[in-house]
Amino acid sequence: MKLEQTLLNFLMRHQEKHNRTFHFLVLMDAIVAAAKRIELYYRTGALQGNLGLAGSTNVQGEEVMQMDDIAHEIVLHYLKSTERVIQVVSEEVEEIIDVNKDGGRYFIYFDPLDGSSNVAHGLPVGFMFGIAKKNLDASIQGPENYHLRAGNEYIAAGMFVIPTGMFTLALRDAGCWRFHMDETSTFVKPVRMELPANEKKWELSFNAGNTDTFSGNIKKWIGENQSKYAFRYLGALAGDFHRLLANGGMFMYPAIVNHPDPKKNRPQGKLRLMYEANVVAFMCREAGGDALDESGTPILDIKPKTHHQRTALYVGSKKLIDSVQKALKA
Ligand code: FDP
Repeated sequence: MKLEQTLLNFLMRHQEKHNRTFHFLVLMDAIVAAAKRIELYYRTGALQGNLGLAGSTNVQGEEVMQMDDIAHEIVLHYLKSTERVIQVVSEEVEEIIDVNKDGGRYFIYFDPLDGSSNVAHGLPVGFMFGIAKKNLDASIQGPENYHLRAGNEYIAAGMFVIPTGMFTLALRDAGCWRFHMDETSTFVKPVRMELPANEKKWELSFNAGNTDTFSGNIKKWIGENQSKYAFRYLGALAGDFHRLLANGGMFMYPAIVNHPDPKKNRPQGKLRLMYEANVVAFMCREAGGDALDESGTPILDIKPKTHHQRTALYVGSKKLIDSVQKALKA
């Protein structure tokens, strides 16, 4: 019988090694509990009718699936129960949600069910989250006490690929780690993720149907580079990025600037900065990679102006990101 190290044991050792408290474990225990419950609902969703449309629209004007509502409620419930969360930003709710403004330590930015086009088919979706911490010295009232934080101030970010039982978590300056759910529904066996140097494995991932709508520079870059790599696209960021972390290459969601219907242009990009782009950029940095927006600015350096802010995203192996950086600036 082979027994593996559990996620919570791994985190406990990490906190001890860095002389930190166990508050973070309480938080992570809640996040894991939420993920397991979402996974359960998702796996049984088609039978219970949870995978259909809820008949409402979210803050981005998109149709809300029943599963999105359910997943949001689940995450909020478990986060509240920790009493350690100050505020949350959820993809599903327009306002910032106050949880424990006086006693909390953490800000959580999450998308409880990312990749909605996969929901109706029961295909992989993501629960993605980023965590920032407030300044615990009450005498200091700096920007770190405010929820609009740049990704390079996150202390951790992670994603569950649901319903596959896979969880990846990056800890600031301590690497990017993948865990598997075992037979007892426990996340176990930390495996350190580092983007492979072997370019033969690298993959490109983007919605190729949008190529004509990208800027001239990016279209040119794609024309010059796409035949060098395999192409994969699932349509759920967590799933696509999960592959990328193991194989290397680049995921991109460029700005849409040449749509035949100009109303459908998205010069700011499509993905949300605080709970999508920052989450994968943070994990990617800890795995040895990089991430940029359309102006070539590192994603993690962007200071958000609003909590649902969108961004274009180029994330992956450094060599490809450097090459795109040159193309963007050409
Ligand atoms: P979705 O709109 O289906 O919820 O921003 C969310 C996201 O999915 C990502 O998970 C995914 O990578 C991307 O958008 C897919 O967008 P396209 O359908 O335009 O390819």
